[in-house]
Amino acid sequence: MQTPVLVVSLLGMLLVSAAFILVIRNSSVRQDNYAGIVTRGYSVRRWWMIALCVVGVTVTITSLTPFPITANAGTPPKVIKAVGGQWYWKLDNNTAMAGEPVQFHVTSDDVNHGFAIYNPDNKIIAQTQAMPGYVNQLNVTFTEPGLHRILCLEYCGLAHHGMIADFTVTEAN
Ligand SMILES: [Cu+2]
Repeated sequence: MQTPVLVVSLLGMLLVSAAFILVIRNSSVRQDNYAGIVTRGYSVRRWWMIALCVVGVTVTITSLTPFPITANAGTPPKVIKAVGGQWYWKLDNNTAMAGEPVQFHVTSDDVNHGFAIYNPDNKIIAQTQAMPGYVNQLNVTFTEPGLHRILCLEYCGLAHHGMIADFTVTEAN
């Protein structure tokens, strides 16, 4: 593998050098009409800049969406403490009701883990980091009842794949 890489690198360097030599040999200094070229260049650059700004601002404004986390007006959320570790999840409660606001307080016993909640269709509906020494709050209001699962999204060692916890969401009253 070393030799082909070396050959390809040398060929690439030769190609670049050849391009440099070609440009230098063909660059006779032409002062004629230089001012006109400069003026036209600045004009093109100015309109290009204006066009880019218009496009940038338009794309930014049209793609703005409201911040997704809504404040819990009224009933305070149900707090569930979740702790990740090599290689387990500890939850002080593993049930919630659909429609009920839940706030997970997520931390870690050892290294960083990724706390991800999967719905019954195995799609991620919420995730945050589980970090030692920090408590991250994750607001979730489950919409569908059924067996959810919590998996680790941050590779954390040999049995990382085994960090799975069940979480049951019951029907709304
Ligand atoms: Cu992990």
